[in-house]
Amino acid sequence: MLFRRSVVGVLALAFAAPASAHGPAPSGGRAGDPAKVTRTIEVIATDNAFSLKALDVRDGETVRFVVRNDGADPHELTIGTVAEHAEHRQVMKAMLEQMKKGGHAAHSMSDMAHEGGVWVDPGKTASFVWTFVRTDNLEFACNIPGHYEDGMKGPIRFVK
Ligand SMILES: [Cu+2]
Repeated sequence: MLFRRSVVGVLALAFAAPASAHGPAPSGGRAGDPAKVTRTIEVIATDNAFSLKALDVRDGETVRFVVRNDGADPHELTIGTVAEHAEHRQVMKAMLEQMKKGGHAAHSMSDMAHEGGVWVDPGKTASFVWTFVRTDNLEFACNIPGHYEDGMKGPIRFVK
């Protein structure tokens, strides 16, 4: 149990890392104004799948994602390009390996604030507001090791 909690903590830190200190802001848009939300997209996460398989959006559209985790494992839903997700998975994997070697302690789950997504603990629901900006190769994904490979991803397509 302790081990499991630590894993979650480290993964949570990996989740928080890209948006905070380093690298450019996530592509595909920006944190949106809740007053401008025109659509709510409800997503259920299980181990390991999203109820949402693909998403069509308009350039400039502001949506609220509400993500409920019905699984036993934590999940995330983040927005990024295919390449950004690949990079994010590397970060998560590296941190997990470091932790397994006796590395760093857990990080508070409440410290997470990735603007382009949410981390959702089992049994919880989390939401975020996002304004889309037309971007090629955009997708939503969970980058916890193994989850993306299991199919926790889907394309975000820009319709006219
Ligand atoms: Cu997941």
